[in-house]
Amino acid sequence: MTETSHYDLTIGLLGTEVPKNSPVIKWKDGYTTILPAVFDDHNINVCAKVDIPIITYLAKCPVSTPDSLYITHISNNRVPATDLHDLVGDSLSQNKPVAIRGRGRHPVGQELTAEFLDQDYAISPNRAVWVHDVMARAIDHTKATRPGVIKYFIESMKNPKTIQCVLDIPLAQVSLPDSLKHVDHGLAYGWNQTTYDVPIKSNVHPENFTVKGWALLHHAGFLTYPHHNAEGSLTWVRVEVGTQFWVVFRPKNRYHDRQHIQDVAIRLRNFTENEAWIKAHCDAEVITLLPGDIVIIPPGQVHAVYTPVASFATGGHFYHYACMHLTEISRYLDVVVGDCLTNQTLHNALETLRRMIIAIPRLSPRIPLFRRSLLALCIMVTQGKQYRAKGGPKSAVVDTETANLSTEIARAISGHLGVTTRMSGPTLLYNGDQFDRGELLTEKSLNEVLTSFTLL
Ligand SMILES: O=C(O)CCC(=O)C(=O)O
Repeated sequence: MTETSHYDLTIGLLGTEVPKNSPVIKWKDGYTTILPAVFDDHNINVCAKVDIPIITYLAKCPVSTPDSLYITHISNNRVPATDLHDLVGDSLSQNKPVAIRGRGRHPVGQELTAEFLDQDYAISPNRAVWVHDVMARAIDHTKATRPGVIKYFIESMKNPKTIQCVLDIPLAQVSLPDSLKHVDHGLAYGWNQTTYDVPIKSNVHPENFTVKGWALLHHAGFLTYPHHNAEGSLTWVRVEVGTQFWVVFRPKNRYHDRQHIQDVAIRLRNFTENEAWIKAHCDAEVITLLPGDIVIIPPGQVHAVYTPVASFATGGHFYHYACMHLTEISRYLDVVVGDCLTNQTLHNALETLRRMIIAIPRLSPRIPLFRRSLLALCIMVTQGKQYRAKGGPKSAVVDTETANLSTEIARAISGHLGVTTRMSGPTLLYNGDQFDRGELLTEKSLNEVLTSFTLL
């Protein structure tokens, strides 16, 4: 393949996977891709009004390079696993996504077939899934999904008349790559290391675990609109086959202003109505993911994803101690605005967050805890019921066996962090740069208030 054809992602698609007359666009890093085209009965491209203007804007955004101040770029084979955890955690806690360049696990040009997904990922060709359909979304964006079956979805990749994707293929056996597996603090510490103090007794929502591994499957030309992910979780994604452009947004300034941060998320959700405002108030960078590349985004990160060729990716959600201030903002937004800002409805966070607090008295001294982030975790635990996402079930915030102990520990820590009857946790937290994790807390200072929780 020549250097030029490598950058031409339209090759082989026109007339086979997408209409022959699909428009094309050039991205800043030199890639040429198709723009989506799905024609209605009057031969009008239904993507012309919303999808194409958004993609046109995305394609003009700066490419994220290793010298970006806002995104950390890592070449996987250059950093030992022990350092990788620290490097990644440090970046994410400062609200900076991480892009890790890796090596694809499949031969170059691997075709996406039902057999391949079955053999390599145990996805049955007969599996039923919810399919996002571009034509359905153009008619009514609140009714974008319809039921489908994997083998027919794969077959229709070769139908130039449809553009579809499946955003929710639970694949619990998928996990973070070995070199990153401890970055999931909710699982590694919250769930694993609290069963002595609080044995699991109640019926915990299975989403606490099923969200840890999933897959995404796309036809060529699918755009996922700007959104942030539900429940304040972090998200990692690795492209296995194909290519994706992940575009991450941030406010240009006013990081102290929660209302402004909220406005940014709301306006981005409705790009076409707010294009001028978004250009004036937001910056964005494009991360191009090829097979083997991973992106990890912090909680609340607003992002859009364009998939220009048929693609398959794996990924998952997790929580991290140093990102709790970002988890808090993200969940707060889901309460005040509702989960129309997210692409998936999840209601499982509280139990994991409570267990993360319970793990703190016995936490490894290797895990850095930061003032604002820890305060945010305490608030989400002591005021758990107030973080029920708009439209979420009451069962998401019931008191279980973890409720009492987590509240006691959270109150002890909050007192240590300066919370009093007259100075509430939210008053302290809502002050200052909302993306700042706060200063590093010393183990010694925390030990003073936590020793009583370490008795056997
Ligand atoms: O791959 C896509 O189209 C969207 C995925 C996404 O936004 C996510 O996993 O958060």
